[in-house]
This record gives sequence, C-alpha cells and structure tokens, in this order.
Amino acid sequence: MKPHDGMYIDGDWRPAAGSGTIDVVNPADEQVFATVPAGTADDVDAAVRAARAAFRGWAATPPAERAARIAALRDVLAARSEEIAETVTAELGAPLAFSRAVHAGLPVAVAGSYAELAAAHPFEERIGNSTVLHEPVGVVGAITPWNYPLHQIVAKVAPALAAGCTVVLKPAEDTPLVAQLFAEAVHEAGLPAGVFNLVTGLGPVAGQALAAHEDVDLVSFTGSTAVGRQIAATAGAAVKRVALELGGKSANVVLPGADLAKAVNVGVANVMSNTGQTCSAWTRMLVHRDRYEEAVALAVTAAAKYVPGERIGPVVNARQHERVLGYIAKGVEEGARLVAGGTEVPRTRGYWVSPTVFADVTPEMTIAQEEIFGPVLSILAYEDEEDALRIANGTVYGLAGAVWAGDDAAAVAFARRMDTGQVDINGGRFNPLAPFGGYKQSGVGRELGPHGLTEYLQTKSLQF
Ligand code: TXE
Repeated sequence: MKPHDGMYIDGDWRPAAGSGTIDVVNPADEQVFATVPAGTADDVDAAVRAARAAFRGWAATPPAERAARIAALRDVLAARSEEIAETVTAELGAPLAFSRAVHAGLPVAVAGSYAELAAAHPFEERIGNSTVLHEPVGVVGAITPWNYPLHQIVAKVAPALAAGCTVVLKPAEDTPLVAQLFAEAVHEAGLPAGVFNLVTGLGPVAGQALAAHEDVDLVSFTGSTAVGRQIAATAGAAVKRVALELGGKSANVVLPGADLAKAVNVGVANVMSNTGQTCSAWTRMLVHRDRYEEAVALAVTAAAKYVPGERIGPVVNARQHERVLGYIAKGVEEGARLVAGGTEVPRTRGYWVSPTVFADVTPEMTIAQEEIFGPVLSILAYEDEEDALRIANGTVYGLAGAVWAGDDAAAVAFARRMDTGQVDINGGRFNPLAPFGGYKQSGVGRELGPHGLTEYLQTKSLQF
C-alpha cells in the first residue's frame, strides 16, 4: 500500500494539523521505508468530534445492518490479505508465512465473528417487569500496540462497531501502515463517515490526548502495564470506562503423567512464535524435578528450529532489542543456566535475537517475574503440585497459561486453581470466541467473542 500523509477522519483523508512525522523502520534491516504524520491533540480532537457526530446515527442503525457492514469489512480484509501480510512483514519484521497465517488471517476470523455476533446479540431482554436495554457506551478511544498490529485493532474496533459505538484509533507508532490499510478497508466496506477515525502519532502526544479527551466515553488500551496504569488514572479521574489488556508472564505447567515431548514442543513454539512478542506467551515452563533434565534437553532441540530469518523475525525496534538482550544478561547474572541462545546476536544489522532457553530458573529471578517480550523461555523445576501452583500463581500477572496432564480432568482441576484469565488444557486449540483478558495486573475487561462485545455496552432498565 501507499502510505497516507494525512489522518482518516470523518470518512476522508485529511491533512494533519501539525507538520511532525514518524519514520517507519523495517526492523529486519533498520531501513526507514516510509513516513506517516505524527498527530497532535488537534487531530485527536477533530477525530473525536467526527466520532461524536456519527454516534447517534450508527447507534440507531439496526444490528443486522451493522453486522452487514462488519461482514463487508471482513471481506475487504480477506481480499487484501496478501497486502496486509506484506505490510506487517515490512513494519514488524515477521516472516511472510507467519504474517499470512496469523497477522492477516486472524483479523479476518475475528471480524467474521463480530459480523455474526452483531446480528445475534440480545441487545434487549425482559427481566421481571423491566425491559433491559444494552446500549452502546458512545465514542471509544482505542490505543493499540505493534505486536499483532492488525489483530489488536480488529479486536477492539469490530466489537465496538458491533455494539453501535464509534471509534477513534491511535495505533502504535512502530506499525502505523497496517492501521492506514485498515482505514482504507473501512472506507471500502462502506461504513458511514465518522464511525471509524484514525490518528497516527506518538503515545505520549496523540495517545495521551485521546485517553484524556473529555468527549471519549471509553478507552480501550493494549500495551505495557506502565502506560496502562497512567491511562487508568486519567480515565478514573474523568469517570470514564476503561478496558486494559496489559502484560503477562504465563505458566506452562507440565504435570506428571503428561506427554512431556508434546508439552515441551508446543510450549517452545508458543514462546518463540512472533519472536516472543505475545502478551499471552507461556514464558515460564514448570516441570517436575524428576523429568526436569529431560524437558530441558527437549526444549533445547525444539528451540533450535526457530532459526532467525526463517521461522522467526527480529524484535520490533532498537529499544525492545536492548531491553530483551538486557533481560538475557540479567538471567545469566542472577545465576540461571543458559542452555540455548544468549546475548550474541545472529545478525549485526536489524534487531535480531537468538531463541534463548534458560534452565535452573528460580521463581524470584527477574526473568521469572518480568515480561521480557522476546524469544526467551525460562524452565523452572517444581517438587509437587502445590509447589507448581504456588510458582504458577506467583507473579503480578495472570493473563494466560497451559496445563498438561495424563487426562483433561486432572489438567482442568489444576487450571481451576490458577489465577489467570485463559488456560489451554493439553494443547487446546485457539478459540476466537473465547474471552481473552487478565486477572491481577494483566488487565481489566475482556476481548473477543460475546464478552468482548459486552465491554462496549451500557445498561438501561425500563420498568413497566
Ligand atoms: O508499549 P507501550 P511499548 C509490553 C511488553 C513490551 C513493553 C513496552 O512488555 O516490552 O510493553 O512496549 C501508546 N498515553 N507490551 O513501549 O508504550 C503507544 O503509542 C497513551 C505488551 O511499545 O505501552 C502504543 O500505541 N498512549 C503488549 C501503545 O500505547 C500511550 C503489547 C502501546 O505502547 C502512551 C505491547 C501514553 N502516555 C507491549 N505511551 C500486550 N499487552 O500485548 C504510549 N502509548
């Protein structure tokens, strides 16, 4: 796609209010290959006004008609999937095969699910002598990260539109092009002007202006816990709704009796996928002391398959590169046993990191507590199930996780005691309708499926 030098506001590409720009860098080779405008508070204000003006009309549009527009949007995303994959590969660095399957494929599935849910959702119900109306909250400010750049956009915009809300999106500065492509898709799908608006820009400028805007009713944010906390404080002061999808440090618990090879192979794939830049990644593998060395050997073999430049790309930018390498150095410094990868980078140009595995990681180590957001796995030993549970629940996060056991019932029994929002049982398949979101400091609210739609509704009751 050809980059736009303006903002998509009120159904059209408009010149930006200021003259600042953002360079878009290919993290595989550090080349600047495009620029986009850096939005200011004035651009945000214009976008919010357009969203407000469009709100009543879109909210009053029958759900079946909203569903038809979302279905049209899904169709455009499907038709342009090759262009989407190439764009994400250029700005995120992901291998093209992965971009096709996940970065382009997943948003089509999620948009499709909301085309169906918009039509089927019970926006009205009768409880006793009350009719309860589930009405859209209003204007949504969506602030998204770069790790699954289009998925994160669709996971907010599609349910918001299904609910009858209008949206202003501020995408991550690292991946603005796929957001522009999404705006083109919205336009092509025939959504009314103002229903969706895009302001590209820097987090502390455009993002902050959107989170603080007094005419935004709900802020939906995915990103770091530090920024999430600021947004929650800003939104709280204005008594506006907030949904936060933040970091994770998920546990992959391999109980005695599990198929160890499968648990380790799937576990390694889960961490290395997208170069470890997945908030739900199972970054801590918990294995019983009796089979610990066997698991470590299996993990080393599995990790070797994630060859940088073939199966995995670089990390997104110089800051993340430094941060991930810093965590690896910290792991060594705190006494973990480095069994694969390390701080030596596979290529000198670009933000490359070797798939890294640490053994003899103890629960209090930094690499077992903090989100690294790179291709780094920590393997921890446990003594018994209670110990495994203590370790699994022993971080400030609670986003996802996995349990492997001899049978599903044993794994489910363990998962019930985990303080986390989503658990895969014996390798359970991804379900785009299942609610996704965090316990503890991993966030507030849920995305995907009917629960994701409910986030964008408020309730009114009429007694008669
Ligand atoms: O995130 P930021 P960064 C975690 C992960 C990663 C770390 C830092 O651990 O290593 O966060 O990544 C916008 N007001 N996750 O620095 O800054 C910003 O422009 C309003 C987990 O890239 O939180 C972007 O659009 N908005 C994660 C978005 O917030 C602001 C995905 C996310 O950027 C802002 C990404 C401000 N003051 C990182 N400052 C996940 N949960 O999936 C920044 N932004």
